[in-house]
Amino acid sequence: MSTLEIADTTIAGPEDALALAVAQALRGVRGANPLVGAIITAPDGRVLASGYHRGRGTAHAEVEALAGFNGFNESSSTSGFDPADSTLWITLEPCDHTGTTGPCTEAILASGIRTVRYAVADPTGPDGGGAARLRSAGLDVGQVDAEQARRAGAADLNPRWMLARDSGRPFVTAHLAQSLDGRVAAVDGTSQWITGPESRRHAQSVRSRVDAIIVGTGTVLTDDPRLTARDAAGRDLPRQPVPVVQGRRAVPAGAALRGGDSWLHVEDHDPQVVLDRLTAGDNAAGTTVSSAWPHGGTRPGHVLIEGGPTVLSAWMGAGLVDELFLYQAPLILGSGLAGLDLPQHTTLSHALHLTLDAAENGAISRLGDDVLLHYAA
Ligand code: AOF
Ligand code: ZN
Repeated sequence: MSTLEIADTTIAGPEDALALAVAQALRGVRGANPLVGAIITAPDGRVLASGYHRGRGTAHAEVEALAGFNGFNESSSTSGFDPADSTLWITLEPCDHTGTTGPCTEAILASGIRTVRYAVADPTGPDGGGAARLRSAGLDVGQVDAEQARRAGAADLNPRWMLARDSGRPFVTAHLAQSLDGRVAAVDGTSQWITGPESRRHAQSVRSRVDAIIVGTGTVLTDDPRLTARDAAGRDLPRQPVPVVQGRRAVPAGAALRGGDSWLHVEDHDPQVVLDRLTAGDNAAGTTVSSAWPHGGTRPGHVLIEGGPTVLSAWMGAGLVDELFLYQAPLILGSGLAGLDLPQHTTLSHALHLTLDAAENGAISRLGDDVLLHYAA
């Protein structure tokens, strides 16, 4: 794994160390959790271990690096190697909270490492970041010079995550499964299926990572989706996102998405109103939604926009989509419903600009006959 790939590398200084940690971070998958990378160096600058965060629900970067380091430590314990002489470099301040995984501060303290350097502060945990905790335990903990962090690429690794974090709203992912000519249904409304089974499985795997899935009333009325997260065999996973319907039309009593424990209807078209309802923890009007979101906490950390075109266009147009998975099927429908329609955009300068994700995993991939493009919006 990663540890072996950068073993024998020697860092020349902090900027160099961070650049290596950034290269690790970029191997992850962008989403509701930030991209984070970590390396551990010996006093002579040799890189002893490295790690990165693979996305929500998986080990944090430093925990992965520490696993490699502890192995190294054990195998060299007879040669007088002292972990206290090593330095842990991380692109993000270590966490001090138990979320999907345990606090990184505990793992660092247990490793015997006494020196920690990080690039970007992360005060988002319930008790703030982990730097203060490590310092009070006597470790030498410091934030790398901002200019060096910027030059190493550590400062702007997670612009969308920071924006969502600072504005107190969930991270927003959107799906769009379309034909080569940008359509999601034929003129007669037929749409199942434009993309192939591999694409649909991938879309399911994204569902399993989110707290809520948002669709419009139109999608409920035409497709009647269940909006559940399923495994590869089609079985419902134990942890389910909360279905959220947006729009003014009624949600039929027999709608499939009403079959789960909780669901929410926000009788408004405005994405900001939907966000406000989701983050207010107020489930007043109409229907219920559990106040404990699947990942804990009182508001969702990650929502997925599943369409249809009206809903997706509203979120895109409002600049509230952080990342887009575009499933491109090799069909030309010729006519039919466009996946996105922003009629107020009438000239080139109105265009929304997206960037292909820089992370190694999944910016462009082949899924059966389809192509998946992963954009930061
Ligand atoms: C770290 N190292 O590699 C990452 C951190 O749901 P969890 O438990 O994965 O927690 C997610 C939060 O932890 C995330 O919002 C951010 O504040 C921090 N991410 N922290 O120490 C890591 N990915
Ligand atoms: Zn952590």
